[in-house]
Amino acid sequence: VEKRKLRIDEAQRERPEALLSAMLSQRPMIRNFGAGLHQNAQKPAAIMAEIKRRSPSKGELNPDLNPASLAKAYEKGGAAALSVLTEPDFFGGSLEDMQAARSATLLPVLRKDFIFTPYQVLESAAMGADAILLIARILDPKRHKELANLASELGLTVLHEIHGEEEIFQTLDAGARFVGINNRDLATFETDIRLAPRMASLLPKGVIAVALSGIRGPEDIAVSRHLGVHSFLVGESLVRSPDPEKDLKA
Ligand code: IGP
Repeated sequence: VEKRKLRIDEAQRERPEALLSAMLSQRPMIRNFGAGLHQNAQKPAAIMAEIKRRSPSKGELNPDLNPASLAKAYEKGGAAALSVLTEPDFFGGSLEDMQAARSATLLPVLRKDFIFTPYQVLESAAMGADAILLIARILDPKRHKELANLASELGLTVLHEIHGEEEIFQTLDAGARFVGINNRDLATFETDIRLAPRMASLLPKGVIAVALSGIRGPEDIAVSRHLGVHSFLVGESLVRSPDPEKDLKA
């Protein structure tokens, strides 16, 4: 975490405020990220399809990954939104990947990164993100709320990530409407797809739960839907797939 903060401070120097505000003024028209997510058993599952080059637990996922063509395949497959890793050190991502994916489609895009600072929120908006991830576990409650407020001032949707029950209050207090429940324990990398439905049942009505991590195919989706979660974020299995469009339609 300290290392990340250092990198971010460096980045802060790279893009001065004046440049950032110039970029903000030329920002592309925002796309509605929340509209595609739902918790309706009658509708087809909503899938946020992720673009991720590698991960700390699995290493390189797809050496030939092309963000623009993968994004197009996701769109053709019926994905509700894109999620693009922009974190460079652990996930091999970049803001360029996010922009390439977004401009290849009409889908809204979530910037997936470790966001700690107001600068990063501004940068996300300036670079064309429609939504950002805020991870409860790595933010203190005050900072969490501050970043969420800034995001909504900028018209960005926030997907709040939680893993433990103790993170629910902080997240709702930050005004969450979309809560991503990470099935993967970031400390052990173990995944349990029953975690998201269990945690979702603790959220107030009207808050939309999204199951994150470890979803490998239609069976996992069926299990989760049976337990009451109808929106999903799928990364690894789509990134590795020879035919992600077909998988999304399955
Ligand atoms: C995707 P999977 O198992 O489908 O590849 O998981 C997603 O949940 C994962 O990329 C993720 C993540 C994060 C990555 C969830 N929360 C926070 C980076 C930071």
